[in-house]
Parts: sequence; C-alpha cells; structure tokens
Amino acid sequence: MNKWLFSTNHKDIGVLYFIFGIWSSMLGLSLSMLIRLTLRTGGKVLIEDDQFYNSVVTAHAFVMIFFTVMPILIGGFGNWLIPLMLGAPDMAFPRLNNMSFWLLPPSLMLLILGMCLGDGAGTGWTVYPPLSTYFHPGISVDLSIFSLHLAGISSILGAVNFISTIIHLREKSINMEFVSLFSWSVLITAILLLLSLPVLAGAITMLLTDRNLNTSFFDPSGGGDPVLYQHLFWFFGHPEVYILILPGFGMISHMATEESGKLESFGSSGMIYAMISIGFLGFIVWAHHMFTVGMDVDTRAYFTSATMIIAVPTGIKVFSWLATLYGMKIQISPTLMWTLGFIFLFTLGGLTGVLLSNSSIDIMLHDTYYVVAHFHYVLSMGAVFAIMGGFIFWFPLFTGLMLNQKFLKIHFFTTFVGVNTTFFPQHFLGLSGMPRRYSDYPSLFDFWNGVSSFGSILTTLATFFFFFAIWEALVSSRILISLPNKNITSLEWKHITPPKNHSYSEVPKIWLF
Ligand code: HAS
Ligand code: CU
Repeated sequence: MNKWLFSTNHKDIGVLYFIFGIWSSMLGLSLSMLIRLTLRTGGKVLIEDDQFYNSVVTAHAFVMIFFTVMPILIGGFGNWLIPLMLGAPDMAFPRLNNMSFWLLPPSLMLLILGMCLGDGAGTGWTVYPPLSTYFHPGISVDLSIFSLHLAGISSILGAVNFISTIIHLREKSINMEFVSLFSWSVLITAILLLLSLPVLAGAITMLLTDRNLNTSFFDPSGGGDPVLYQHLFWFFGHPEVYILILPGFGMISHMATEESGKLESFGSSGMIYAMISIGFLGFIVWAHHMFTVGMDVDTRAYFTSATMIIAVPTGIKVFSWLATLYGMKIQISPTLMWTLGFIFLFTLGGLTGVLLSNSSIDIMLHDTYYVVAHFHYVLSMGAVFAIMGGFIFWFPLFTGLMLNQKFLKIHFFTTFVGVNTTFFPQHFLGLSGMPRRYSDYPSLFDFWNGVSSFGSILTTLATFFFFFAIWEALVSSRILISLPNKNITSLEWKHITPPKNHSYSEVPKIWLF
C-alpha cells in the first residue's frame, strides 16, 4: 500500500498512471456509449433530458482528454520510458512526480461530482460563457473548474519534471541531437503545457469570479466580453491538441523504426525540427476555432494561412515515417498494424483539418459533425492508435510477458473497422448540416447515425477483447527468451524479458536512435 501511495519510483508511478488512465478510459468509453445509444437511429432514444445529455458529452471530452490520453501518454509512457532512454536513474524530482500523479484522482472526483450534483455541467469542454455563467447557476460548473485547476497543477508540475529530467539528467554522452525522438516529443509537449496551461488557469479563474464574485470579465453588461474567453481558451486549447498527439508521434517513430528493422529513423533531426515547428505554430493559430465570432477578413486570412502551414512539418513527419518503413521486409506484426493504421488515419484527420482551416468553409462546418469527425480521426485513431500500438510494443518491457499475437491482430482489425464505421459517416452528417451537442435530429440523419452507433458497439466489443488478451497474457505468464548477457541489438529487443534486478544503465540501442 505505502509502496504505491508514497512511491517515488518512475516505473511504479508510470504503472499508477497506466492504471488510472485505463480506468478513466473505461469511464470515457461508457459515456461515449451513452451518447451513441442516445443518437442511434431515431435520435433521443436513451437519454431524455437534454441538459443531462450535454453533461454526458462534456464529461466524455474531459475524461478522454485530461484523464485518459494525457495521463497514459505523458504520465505512463513518459515516466516509464524517458529515464530509461536517457540513462537516468529516475525523474529529476521523484517526489514531485508522486504529487503530480496523486493530484489526478481528486481532480477526477471533482469532475464526476460536477456531473452528478446539481444540473450537471452541460457546457462542452470549452466552457464558453454566457452558457457557463448565466445558464449554469448551480454548483456543477464550479466543481468542473476546480477539477481543471487540479489537473492543470498536476500537468504543470509534470512538465517541469520532464523538462528538467531531459535537459539535466541524461547521460553525459547523449547530446541533445541524439536524444531519442520520444524524449524529444515529450520535451516539446512539456514546454507547450508549461506555456499554455497558465492561460487556461487564468481564463477559468476569471470565469469562476464572474460566476461567484460579481466580476464581469466576460459579461458585456459590466463592460466585459465573452469573446475574450474564447481567445483565452483557444490560446490554451489549440496547443492542447498538439499536446495530445506529439508524444504519440514520438512513439510511432520508435515503433516504425523497430518494425522496419533499420537502425535509425529516417531524418531524425528533421523529425525534431518538425516537432519544434509544430509546437511553435500551435501557439499562433488559435482563432481557427472561432471563425464564426465575427472576425474581420484580414484576421481570418491570417489564421487560415497560419493554420495551413502546420501541414508542412506534419507532412515531413508523415513522409519520414513512410521513408523509415520503405523497403522493409514486410512481416505484419500487431505493432506494424497499429503504426500503419496511425499513419493512414491520422493523415485523413489532418486533411479534414486543412479543409476546416479555410475560414469561409468553416463558417458552414463549424459546430457540425464534420468537426467531430475531424477530431476523432486525429484523436481516436491518432492518439489512441499510438497508445494501443505503444502499449503492445512495450508490453514485454513493462511486464516481462508476451501477448498472444493472434488475439492482438483480431483486436486491431475489429477496432479498425469499428472506429471507421463510427466516425467516417460523421463527415456525411456534418456536410449535410447536423450540428454537434444535440441529442436529437431530423429523420434525414437516421441512416448514418445508425451506422455510426453500430460502429461504436463494435469498437467497444473490440476493447473488451483487448482486456481479455491482456488478462490472458498475465495469467499464462509466457516469459520471453531472456538474453541477459548477450549484447542487445535493436532487433532482438522485443523478444527480451528484462531479467530481475536488471540494471538499466546499459541502455539498449533501440532507445537511443
Ligand atoms: Fe484540429 C478543430 C484544423 C490537427 C484536434 N481539432 C479541432 C478540435 C479538436 C481538434 C479536438 O482550422 C475540436 C475542438 C472543439 O471542441 O471545438 N486541426 C486542424 C489542422 C490540423 C489539425 C489544420 N486537430 C489536429 C490534431 C488534433 C486536433 C493533431 C488532436 C490530436 N481543427 C482544425 C480547425 C478546427 C479544428 C480549423 C476548428 C473547426 C471548427 O469549426 O470548430 C493540422 O495540424 C493537421 C496537419 C496534418 C495533415 C496530414 C499530414 C500531412 C501531409 C502533407 C500534405 C498535405 C497537404 C494538405 C499539403 C495535413 C500528408 C493538402 C490539403 C488537402 C485538404 C488535400
Ligand atoms: Cu486548433
């Protein structure tokens, strides 16, 4: 018990983050099933109350973003892998690391309370006023704000820790140029967190005082402006979407290189510069989320152009992954399947993003299901595919055990079909004008909603099957070939169990390219 509560060990804390993230993912999945069951053919089938429906949508987004993807990618994989990749004994501030984690359960608790007490926070994850002020008089939104405060503190402390670790704690021989791509991706992610979260914290605190202390930052009747909130939120919100995907980018690079059988990723330094550019550009495109507020045409032209430029470094990444895989001897493994699935589907989501960045087109598509389709392609099939692929890729390192490869392939295929069946039709719904965040729709939209809900059931079944596969691996204890005294090369690594009391000071090559 104390081992977990007071742990300062990066691997144990990584395990805590994984358990927490997986638990939250089940909560997020359940909420998404409530949404999809309500929206199945006919609409408004399961949840009768619209306020409740909206609070389910809001909680789904918060749980998935702050309590599933971020804890697993940064907290779980980051804690586990980065000290090992750097040849560091642990994180720079181990006790701070413990605190970062333990701030999350109370934060999640506040979020769930926000959904359960009063009328629920039906504001969407953007929490725009005046919906979140005048039209949510109860306690729910305050609880959600406190929840974000705690999660924000947790992430800022984590970010400080990762930056210090990567800059100061790596082995002397590892020049920044040779720091692994996953470590680089987390370093950049941590910098984005450190620069963007305080702005969110400011915005929601101003919202809190508008709600409770009679200020009027966002209230025109007191000289304020609700559009100010949107600027502050998206100055955080857009970097946040890259925070969600950058660590996934890093992991995909490792997986692609390993699967290709090559010794290093194609264009390593190009990948580093691409991630830095994406991080920088991510801060100067925020208003593409608010083209409909009545911006003047020059501002719209600027935000459209700046947004489109992000396709360039992202394209560099996509083509570098393909060049890494190019010419390999193809042996379809589950890791390779997730990697290729990621590259294909993330690109699809990225392309719909470029479409949305056109301000005049976005006026039509804003707040429709087209946007929902866009961000689920980059998140459910980008970030989540990276998590799935990374989890099975590093599972032998985490547990010393081997998963059943056939099960993993079944899981991949079912998930691949499931998510595409769920989200591809949402492009059609959006293009024909179905708005987001409504529990009902005209029967014109029946068919594709039915297809979409069917797909989500398939994905849920696939997820249950994945849990079965993990359970099976844990109970059947397939210990892998252990080669403790052999010189470890990158190709052999995935067949190796870290022996008990293994010292990680000899870092296998695969972690260093
Ligand atoms: Fe996005 C809304 C534009 C990437 C997540 N995005 C969202 C929301 C989320 C999200 C969660 O401009 C909804 C927020 C909410 O609740 O309201 N997004 C982009 C663009 C990119 C992009 C241009 N988004 C992401 C990533 C996310 C994410 C990554 C999370 C993981 N997004 C938008 C816009 C909106 C938006 C609008 C607002 C819509 C609205 O009305 O609300 C880019 O980073 C994507 C770059 C990637 C690629 C693919 C690979 C590149 C290649 C190079 C060649 C491509 C070229 C382009 C030359 C482009 C292969 C050719 C263009 C063609 C169309 C063919
Ligand atoms: Cu954006």
